Amino acid sequence: MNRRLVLTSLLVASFLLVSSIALAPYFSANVVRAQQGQDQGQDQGQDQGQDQGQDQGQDQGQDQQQDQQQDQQQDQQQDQQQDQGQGKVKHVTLIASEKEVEVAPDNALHPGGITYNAYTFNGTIPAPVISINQGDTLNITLKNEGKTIHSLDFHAGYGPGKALSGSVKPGESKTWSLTGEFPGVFIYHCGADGLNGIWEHISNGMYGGIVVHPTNEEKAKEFYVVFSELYNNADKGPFVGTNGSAGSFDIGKFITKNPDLVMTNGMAHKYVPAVGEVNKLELNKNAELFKVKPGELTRWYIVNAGPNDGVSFHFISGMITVKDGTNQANNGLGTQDINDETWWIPPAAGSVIESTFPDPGVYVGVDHAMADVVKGGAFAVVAMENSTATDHPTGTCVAPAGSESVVCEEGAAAEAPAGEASEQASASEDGANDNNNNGNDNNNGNDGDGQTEVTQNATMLNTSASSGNATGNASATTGNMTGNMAGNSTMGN
Ligand SMILES: [Cu+2]
Repeated sequence: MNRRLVLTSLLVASFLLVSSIALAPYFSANVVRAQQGQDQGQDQGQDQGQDQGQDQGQDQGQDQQQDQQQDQQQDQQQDQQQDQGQGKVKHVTLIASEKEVEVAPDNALHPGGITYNAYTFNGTIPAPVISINQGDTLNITLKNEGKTIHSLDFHAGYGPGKALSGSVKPGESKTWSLTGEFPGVFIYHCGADGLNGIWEHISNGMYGGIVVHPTNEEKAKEFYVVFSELYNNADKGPFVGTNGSAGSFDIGKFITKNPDLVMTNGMAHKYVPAVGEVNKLELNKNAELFKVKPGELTRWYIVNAGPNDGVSFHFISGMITVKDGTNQANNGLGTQDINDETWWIPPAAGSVIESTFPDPGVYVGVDHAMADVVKGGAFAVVAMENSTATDHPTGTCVAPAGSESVVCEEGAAAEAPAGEASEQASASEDGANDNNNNGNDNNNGNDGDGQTEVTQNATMLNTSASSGNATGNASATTGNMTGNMAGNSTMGN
């Protein structure tokens, strides 16, 4: 037995011990259906038994009254749901496959950039953000176009038959449904083959977010950002990198919780053009930026895919209000924290962060654990008067509350489909995949239109940072980060 097999066996044993229940049977759709059948049978049996007992001991009038009351309550609930526009049925298709993706840009920290043999849903890390309204039913189709067994675990689903797809073999597909009972942002991820290998499949990129908009929601400009770690067996560390070879999952780095990268939406320093005001260190010359209007309410669906470490979420120069869980009436988000500095988001969790950026200038969303900033866990936000409602970085906008579509359709029409996008779109069944595939092209810089836009954005940050109101904020930000980066840079050289 080699070392990797031993480790894998130990992991499997740990999972079974910790869970202490036979999870495996629940991953089979047949068993789930059989269970549902049993439940229904039991319910019917109990109902009939109760009814007969009551008929014998009591008069039938009570039964009829109860039935009428139940009918009335159900009718009222249905009416309320219809009044609130709830209860729509929506559909999304997620395609599992294995694919090489770019996970770090070419910079001094990662000479030549870094590519990785990822596992993906719809071709990107992260998978697309799915958006429904509270009360909606979401039909999910998982198509496995990969070479290994994949599956899905939706944390927005309540009950095994709703949360879990069960194992889907290569070439096969499966469709099931969940209902958005509770509002918030939830992670969804691959569960591999009944948890066997789940650690590798999540580490390799199989995760995304699902937003369940509450019945009562204040209008805001919304964004989707997923933090995650990457454990790469080809990465020799900062300032060395991979010498151009695409790496794969490193179980040694995984077990010791030593990720090479902390990514935002699938790439380290994806949205950070540079740090340093006096001594500038360029990090991503293709960085897109998040743009907001000064004073407007913004809502950030921050998902931490982990798989091992939490995110100390903070906006440099900002304040955050955290909405998590639900309120007592279950028609709005619960409020956890108002105008505070940093919020801990554990692995496999999403938090709804609301923030208003008061003045024009540069703000930075970070995982404030500083090692994670060096590894890539940060994104620049520019507050500027000429920001529009639809100027999101590619793949970060969320279909708003009440939307018919489960994915944001912003910008989809404006982009001419590249050859690769057309091919992938033809394999998909709905707009979700088309939209996401376009995003993927932009991520990898293959799409000419995307590159032009990115360059303009990066230039804007430099202009903003050296002008008027923005200077103070930008200085404070970059001043702090320069020391850390410069120190590492010197050690590395
Ligand atoms: Cu998988």
